[in-house]
Amino acid sequence: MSLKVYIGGKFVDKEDAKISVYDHGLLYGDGVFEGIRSYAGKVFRMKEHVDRLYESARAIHLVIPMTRDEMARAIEDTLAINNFTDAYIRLVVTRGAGSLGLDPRRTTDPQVIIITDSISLYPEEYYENGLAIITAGTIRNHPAALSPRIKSLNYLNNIMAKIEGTNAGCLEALMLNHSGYVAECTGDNIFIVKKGVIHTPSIDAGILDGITRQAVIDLATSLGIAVVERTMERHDILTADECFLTGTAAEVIPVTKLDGRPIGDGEVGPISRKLRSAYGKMVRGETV
Ligand code: PXG
Repeated sequence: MSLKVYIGGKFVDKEDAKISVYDHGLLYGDGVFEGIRSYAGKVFRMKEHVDRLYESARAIHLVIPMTRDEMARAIEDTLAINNFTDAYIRLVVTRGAGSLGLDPRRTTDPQVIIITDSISLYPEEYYENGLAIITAGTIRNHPAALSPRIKSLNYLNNIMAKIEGTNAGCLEALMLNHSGYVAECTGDNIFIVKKGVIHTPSIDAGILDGITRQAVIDLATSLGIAVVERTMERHDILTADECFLTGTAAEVIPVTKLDGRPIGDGEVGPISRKLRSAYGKMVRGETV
């Protein structure tokens, strides 16, 4: 049986789930999205993801034509109709079809799309040995140009950095901000461990306010590990004891090399390991 996609308020076979070539989501990247997971039939941090979607939409002056409760119900219904328990959920809201030209007032009918599918993860060996990453030459969008807090359909900034990473044989790339400070990776937030304390760039570095990032900050705090949100330099990563990334898809993944240089002793550190395990237990509903 074909996967069903929610589009235009209906469930449609994957092959028939289509939008207009005049949709400003396609023409201009004018729209917003979310990437969410469900574990054992429960959507992880549903409220946080739905709230972030509506905030992203608000920030680009896009009115989503359904309430947050209706959106949450549509997500649950899409999972149910596809018999998914552990899934990747992609919410997309486009500006809708209109005439050619940037003006959003030329559009009608924002399109709400919900795709549920199986999740593709980093291979297990990277959790065991850690990722090697590089620093991209592409800086993160200046917050006054397009705020990185908006999960918009225009992800070219991150894609450019991702290409630099893959060209260098790396699955992720570090992005600095317009002031040269550490921002985040192309689809993950970044943390370091130094002398038993966790450090991560503050939101005002110009980063996505990651939902996994906040969950890991809360988890570390509950485990008695101090977390500091601050301005960070690349120097801080190069001289860290440990480094790890957080994201919906990756969960918590260690980084053991930056720009060809080992971080700490080049092995996955104990705090990264502990948080990965505790996070895995939390999302899968076991006690930490
Ligand atoms: N930074 C950026 C730039 C991201 O895009 C994160 C950090 C981590 O945020 P969360 O809230 O997931 O902890 C992201 C997340 C996809 C996809 O399909 C992308 C993300 C998440 C899920 C799926 O490309 N990016």
